[in-house]
Amino acid sequence: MSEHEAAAAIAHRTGVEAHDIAVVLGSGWRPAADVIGECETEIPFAELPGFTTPGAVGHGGTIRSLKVDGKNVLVMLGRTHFYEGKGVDRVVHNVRTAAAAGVRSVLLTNAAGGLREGFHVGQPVLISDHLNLTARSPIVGANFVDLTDLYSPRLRNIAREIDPSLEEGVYAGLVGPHFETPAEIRMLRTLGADLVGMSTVLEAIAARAAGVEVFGLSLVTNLAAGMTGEPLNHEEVLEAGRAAATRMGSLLRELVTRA
Ligand code: 6GU
Repeated sequence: MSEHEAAAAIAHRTGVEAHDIAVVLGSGWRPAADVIGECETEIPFAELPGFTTPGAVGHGGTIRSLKVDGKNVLVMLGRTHFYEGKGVDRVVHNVRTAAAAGVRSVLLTNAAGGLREGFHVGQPVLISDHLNLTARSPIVGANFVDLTDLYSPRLRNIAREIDPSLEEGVYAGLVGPHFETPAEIRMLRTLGADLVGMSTVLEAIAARAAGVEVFGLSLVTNLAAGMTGEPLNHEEVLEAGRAAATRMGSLLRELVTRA
């Protein structure tokens, strides 16, 4: 599963030799793509080596090439999740392809459950650090990689300049596809998590290992189990994404411009 083949296909299809920055859009973030910039070329995942069409509802499945303020931007709508059972290499193929396509930074977005008192649905939160609770590593067989400051302080500072109201939090990445039990949510809070989700952590590690600067942004789409007395559902997650898409899109556009 060569990311170099995928990158070559992207260069060929887009006519862009090297891209500068990649954005991975999580569940329900599709409407944000149009706000980031006007699509020049769109390629379905199915037409790119190593990419598979995501299974879950609302998870897109295309790569767009755009030009934003002179920068060549790859926007990936949809991602492969570890819970799909296709293995870690498929999950991180997106960021490895982006690295092979020349990007220096990757902006990872996701839908997350909020654990911290005071977080509300529809709130974007900068990822300051993560807990990889998947019991997997995308770089097994490779060398040790330092994860201090995995989530670029430089890009977080730029994001806070753009929107000073942005809070930061620690993202716990679990396998899923089930949501957590209330007891697990209490455990995660004890462990220092502010956000919980089913993506991002493996991609962030693979991106760092590939020498790419990482930025992470969660959209709180629901409060975690046991916090509201209501059950969780995937539709609610997608709806919160749709409602916040314009705000998220303009933040990402500005970040791409200044990154
Ligand atoms: Cl509450 N848990 C997990 N694992 N993923 C989520 C979520 C919760 N809310 C959105 N995505």
